[in-house]
This record gives sequence, C-alpha cells and structure tokens, in this order.
Amino acid sequence: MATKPPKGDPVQDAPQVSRPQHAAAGIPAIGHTLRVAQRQMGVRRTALTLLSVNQKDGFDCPGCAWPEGDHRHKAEFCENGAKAVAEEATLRRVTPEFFAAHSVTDLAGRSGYWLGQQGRLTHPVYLPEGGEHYEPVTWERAFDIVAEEIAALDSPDEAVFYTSGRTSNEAAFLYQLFARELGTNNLPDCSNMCHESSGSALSETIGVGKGSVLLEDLYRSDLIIVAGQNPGTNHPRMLSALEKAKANGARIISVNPLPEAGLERFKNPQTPKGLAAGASLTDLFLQIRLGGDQALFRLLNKLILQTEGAVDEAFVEEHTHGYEEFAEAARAADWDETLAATGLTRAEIEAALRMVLASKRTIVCWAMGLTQHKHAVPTIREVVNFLLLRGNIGRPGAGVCPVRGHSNVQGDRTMGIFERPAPAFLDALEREFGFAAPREHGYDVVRAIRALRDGDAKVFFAMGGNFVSASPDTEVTEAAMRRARLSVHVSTKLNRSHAVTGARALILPTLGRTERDLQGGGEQFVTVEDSMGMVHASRGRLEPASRQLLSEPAIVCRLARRVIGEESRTPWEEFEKDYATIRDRIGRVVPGFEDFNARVAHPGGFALPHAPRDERRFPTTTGKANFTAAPVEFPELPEGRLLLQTLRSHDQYNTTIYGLDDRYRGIRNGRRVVLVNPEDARRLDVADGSYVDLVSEWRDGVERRAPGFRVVHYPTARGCAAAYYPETNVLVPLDATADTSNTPASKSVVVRLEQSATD
Ligand SMILES: Nc1nc2c(c(=O)[nH]1)N[C@H]1C(S)=C(S)[C@@H](COP(=O)(O)OP(=O)(O)OC[C@H]3O[C@@H](n4cnc5c(=O)[nH]c(N)nc54)[C@H](O)[C@@H]3O)O[C@H]1N2
Ligand SMILES: Nc1nc2c(c(=O)[nH]1)N[C@H]1C(S)=C(S)[C@@H](COP(=O)(O)OP(=O)(O)OC[C@H]3O[C@@H](n4cnc5c(=O)[nH]c(N)nc54)[C@H](O)[C@@H]3O)O[C@H]1N2
Ligand SMILES: [Mo]
Repeated sequence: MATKPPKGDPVQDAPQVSRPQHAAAGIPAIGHTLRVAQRQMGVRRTALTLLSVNQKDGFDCPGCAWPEGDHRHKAEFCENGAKAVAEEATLRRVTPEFFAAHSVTDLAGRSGYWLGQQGRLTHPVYLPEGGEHYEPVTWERAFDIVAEEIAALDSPDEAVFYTSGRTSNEAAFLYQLFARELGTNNLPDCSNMCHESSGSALSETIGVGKGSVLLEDLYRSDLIIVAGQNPGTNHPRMLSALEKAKANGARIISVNPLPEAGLERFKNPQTPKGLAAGASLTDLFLQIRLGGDQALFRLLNKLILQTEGAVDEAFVEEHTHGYEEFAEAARAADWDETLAATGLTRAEIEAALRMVLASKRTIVCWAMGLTQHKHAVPTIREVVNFLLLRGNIGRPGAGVCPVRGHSNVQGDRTMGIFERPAPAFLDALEREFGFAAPREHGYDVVRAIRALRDGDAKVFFAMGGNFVSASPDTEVTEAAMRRARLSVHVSTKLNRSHAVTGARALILPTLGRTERDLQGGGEQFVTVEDSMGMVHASRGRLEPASRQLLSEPAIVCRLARRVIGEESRTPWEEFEKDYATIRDRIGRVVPGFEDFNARVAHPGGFALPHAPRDERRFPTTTGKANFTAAPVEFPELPEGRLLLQTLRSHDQYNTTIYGLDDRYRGIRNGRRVVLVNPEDARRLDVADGSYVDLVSEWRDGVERRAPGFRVVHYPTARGCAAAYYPETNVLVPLDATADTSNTPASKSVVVRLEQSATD
C-alpha cells in the first residue's frame, strides 16, 4: 500500500514534537538553508547557485510564484527557495546503473522522500511491458514508442497530456500546440488541483481569472486580509512584502484555523530592522473553522450594507451587475449560523468589521485554504462581493490576490494549458498555425483519472509533476494509472509516478531552471509569468546534470515531429533551435504578448494587461463586475468526527520531501502526524503521542484509511485536524471535489480516528 513507509526503506518516520514557534524566517532559517543546500551541492556550488536566483540575468526561482521586487537584494532567495534550488542543483545522480540495481517493484516500495533523495535523472529510460527494470533507451527509440502507442489509439482523445507548473511559457505553448495538432484538448494540469477555484470564481465575476494587484499595491494598501494561506512556509518572500506594507501603515488580518508562525511574527533576515525587531505581522487573527470563510465574508458583507456610507455607491452603480440580488442574500446572513460555521466570536467579527470600515484600500490574499473545498468557488465569489462593495477592485492599493503555487503555473495557463480553452484562443492558434483545433473540452485531472480507470484513456504523458502522488484517492489513481498502455514522464527527479506506471513506461530526463540551455541557435533563455502577471526571462547558469538531457521545448519539438510528422506545418525544428521564434508566435497568438522578444529583453520583464486592474473594465458576460448570491455553505461534521485538512510541512515542495521536519510547527523527524485540538482530543479520547489510523468517511461507503499517525495536541480550530499531503491523499475521495472548478476538496475530509493496531 502506498501509505506506509516500507520496511526496507531506511527513512524512519518517528516524529518528535516540541512547542510550535511563533516567528518565521529569521537567522536560523538562513543557517538551515545553507546546511540543506550544501548537503546537496557542496559549498562552492551553493554559493554560486544561490547568488543567481531571481537576479535580473539569472534564473527564476523554481520555488513559488511570488513576484520579485524591483530592488533585488544580492540574496533574493528565501529558505524554501534555496531548498527548491538545492533539490534541482544536487550533485547526486540517478543513472542507468541505479535502475539496474533497483527494480520498479523495489522503487514502488520506497517512500517519496527516499526516491527524491536519489538525485537527478541522467538518461532516458524505458520499462518494457512485463519488465522489472527500467533500461536505457535512445531518445529516438523513446519517441518511436510514444508514436507507436499514439498511433494505436482509436482517437487522440484517448491520450492525456498533463502539465505541472514549472514548465516555461515556451515549452507550455509548444506542448499545447502539439496536443491540439494531434487533435485533443486533454490538457489537465496541476492548477486543476490548486487555484482552479480562483480562476473559475474570478473569470465569472471580474472577467479575468487572475489576481488584480501588483506588488506596489500591497505597499499602498491599508488593509491586507490573508485567508487560507501559510506564507511563512510556502511564499516566504511574501513576508517581506507584508512587512513593508505594515511599515507603510497597512494592517493585517489573518484568517486561518492554524496560528501559522510566519503570520504571527517575522524576522526578516534581509533587513537589519527585521533582524533586530522581529515584527509582529498580524493585527487580528481569526481562527476560523475549516470551510467557514464564505459564511464569514457573507456576514461582513451584511454588516457593511448596514453601515451608513460604507458602500461605494458610485462604483457599484457604474461598474457592477447583480447588486440587488446579492444584497438581498447578504441581508439574510445570520449571526448564529456564522458563529457556528466559523467558530469565531461576535467580538472578533466586529473587530474585523471595524478594520474593514477604516480601510480605503483593501486587498484579500488567499491560497489553498480557500480553493480546496466543496464550496470553494462561491467562497471566492463572496470575497469578490466583499471587495466590490467598497470599490476595492481596480484602485491602487486594493484588489484580489490569489497567491499562486508553482513558479509558472499562471504562465502555463496563459499559454493555453487548459482543458477548456476559450474559442478565441483556438481561433488565434488556427490562424497562426493553419490547422483545425479540437473544440470539445478535454479532461481535467479528476476526469483524466476516471478516464484511465474506465479504460477511456490509454496514453498518459506528463510534462513534469508527480501525478499519482499529487492526485486524490491514491489507491484509485494508482490502479487507474496501472491500466494505461503507456505512461511517460518528462522529469528532473525520481518520484512515485515513475514506479506506478502503465504497461510500458518512459522517463525522459530534462533540464531544470538552473541549467544552461544550449541549442543549435546558441544559448537559450525561457520566460515565466509570476502570480501578479509579470513576465520575465529565466536563464540557467549551471552545467546540465548530464549530457543526455534535453530541454522541455526540445522534447516537445522532437515528439511532435515524430508523432505528427509531415502533417504538421509547424516549424518544430526551427523552434527547437531558437526559442525567440517560439516567442514570436506567442506574441501573435496570446493577447498581451505583442512584441514579446523586445519587451522581455527589458530587465525585470513586463506586466501583462489586466482590464479590471488597469481600467476598471470587466470583460464578463454582462460587461460589468458581477455580484453573486450563492447560498451559504459550510462542511457538516457528524458527531465524533473531525474535519481534516491536508497541507504542507515546512520541509516539502508538494510531493517532493526535503526533510522530515516542520520546524515552525515544532515537529521533527517524522511526517505521519495528525494535529488535533486538545479539547477535541479529550472528547475523542486520543492522547498526545498515541497512534491512530485516519479513516475517511464518504458517501460511497468505501473505507479509505491512512494508518499509523501520531496524535499531536495542537492549537488548531475546534473540530478541525491537519495532516500532511501527500501521505493523506489516500483519504481524499476522487468524487469529493469543488463545485464548478472540480478541484479536489483536500481541505475538508471528514475523518474518524481509530486507535492503531500495534504491530
Ligand atoms: N516551500 C514550499 N513552497 C510552496 C509549496 C510547497 O509545497 N513548499 N507549494 C506551492 C504550491 S503548488 C502552492 S499551491 C502553494 C500552497 O500554499 P498554501 O495554500 O499556503 O499551502 P498549504 O500548506 O496547503 O496551506 C494552506 C493554509 O490554509 C489554511 N487553511 C486550510 N483550510 C482553511 C480554511 O478552510 N479556511 C482558512 N481561512 N484557512 C484554511 C491552512 O491552515 C494553511 O495555513 O505554495 C507553493 N509554495
Ligand atoms: N491532498 C492534497 N493534495 C494536493 C494538494 C494539497 O494541498 N493536498 N495540493 C495540490 C496542488 S496545490 C498542486 S500544485 C499539486 C502538485 O502536483 P505536481 O505539480 O504534479 O507535483 P510536484 O510534487 O510539484 O511535482 C514534483 C516533480 O516534478 C518534477 N520536476 C521538478 N522540476 C521540474 C522541471 O523543471 N521540469 C520537469 N519536467 N519536471 C520537473 C520532478 O520530477 C518532481 O519529482 O498537488 C495537489 N495535491
Ligand atoms: Mo499548487
């Protein structure tokens, strides 16, 4: 089973628990960073590499999508960015000899941590049908195998092309072009599991599925609400921005079931002031119950409506639609229901209201705490209602700020990685490349898993990522993947998706961000788009991990030539040689990228247009910003159960585990822990330090169990629990997804705790 570290795995999960910390990113963080980095890269390489992260002529940090400031420090990296870099720039190698020594069965029995620790993939390798070991294969043969299996399909819709969010704009653009020339829109991506709910809610309400603020807006804001996000771990550079905002007078409300260290206090290692003082970031902490946010914002909206002069009537009149219906729904908001849904007190909500009313420029930031619930889309729409009411969109210092995850996940979507592309995008693609693009919607992640499970999809191709570990319902997903005829992974590092495969499997090793990309036309750079719609160049400096590696754009070009061949009029060869020629085409297809090559040459890059932000123009179906009025929902919790959120520790990047510690939360040397409020623990009779199985309860009656979690009494909101992803993905039912966006509801899994059977 996927859920327990196997006996042979030297990684022993033995959690030790101490008190959580109340401050993030101080001096210990830097010392820790260097130690982690040096273990992977050695001292000299560590210094060279970390110095070129996020510099104007360096590479974009593969950590998160938080934007770089204008004034880049010589050390514009954070602890976790450095870990992400070290993971890629490691000197360890996974060679053909490694695969000769370890069978796939052996690999399938290892923990994700162990797999990742083996180092960088160096050669293309192939697992033949019935084979026990991956064997080296030439690139030509690898592409032949993909072509064979695609040719054997009844329809191109039996192939699925997944993308993770590190892929560059250039590679992403080519990849979607290839899939569409082949004839399918089956382009699921990690965004389907991530910010899809934000995209759905924002495109419907403001007409653009992206955030409406730039970094400068944060600095000019007077209230920033951070809801459902843990920046101290997942976007550490955001803490510097919040610190600066505070210095300029902003106040901060954090809304979270957990008291996260970074939001409590922040010791900025990059400013002497921060070093000395250790700023307290949060002015008001609302310890909300999981899934209570829609109710909270709905009630705040009612209270705003009830306050004389609080609504920006001119804005509402001129720029919005649906106000009356929304106001009626908001007026019906109920205190008792809200207090039950949120677990907050009346006084706390009134304190928040005072801060909201005192603010002329409000920003709401959020991440997975809002997007991964059944009612995620109406929750984010309610946030939009909240901002619209006081004219907080399209005004400096105000707006929506969904904080993206993967460093280019936003850019990939802009480049057309989407299973439901806009007709205008396909029209432009057809005009530019002279082919008929498929119009039928493709599979998102959840639908792709069902298609594999049901035999409707037979070839699975992944541009990065770790599909089987990142996806919900691990056992269902793994069984589905094993039914594929062929699974192919373009990867930098070994992961579980290489061990749980289709009948035949390929691993295609690729260059990472940090590495020099030399092609026929000379040294290449690529481009990325950050969370705030800034596009800039990224140029690797290090020698590639192996001479066998191909870049992602080169892999797509060769694949397309082999699979589509003469039928394609696209100049794949030219694209491979010179990425500037790809950017020329992007400039002609994707709005906002006109004159791409010239503009990206500008140091720091350029900002993509955003109609609501730039001109208060809302390109929605009504031509206005839409208020919405969904019924309030919040998760129901049967007696004796807890609501489990699955989240990240401080020592992981999604399914990549850097180490077994979660320093800020006081957890060391183990990941199989479940954080439970002490009151709930008493009620459920689970002692701190005891071991339980987490058993998820879902309406299909199937038992989903994650065995052997150490109980940690922890100050989370009542009725709620937390445990790490991906160990708990086995508990998330495939069908438990957000309405509209179909994002797995990974932050609200109903579980019961059962005393673990002792071995
Ligand atoms: N170092 C590091 N950086 C990363 C990543 C990583 O794994 N490691 N992952 C990247 C990716 S892909 C992403 S998407 C982002 C993820 O960034 P986050 O969204 O910060 O990641 P999570 O760990 O899932 O944390 C969710 C947070 O929301 C809170 N929360 C959960 N449910 C609710 C709720 O119902 N309401 C409210 N108000 N709060 C809630 C949790 O307590 C937690 O603080 O980070 C990116 N950056
Ligand atoms: N239960 C639960 N499940 C979740 C989440 C959750 O909060 N809870 N979060 C969801 C979210 S927000 C996301 S974004 C997904 C993440 O899903 P994915 O993006 O699929 O997963 P990652 O773990 O980020 O992928 C790591 C792998 O990417 C490869 N890789 C790294 N860099 C590169 C590169 O430059 N090029 C290529 N080709 N490959 C590279 C490496 O081989 C590495 O093993 O997981 C989702 N799953
Ligand atoms: Mo994500």
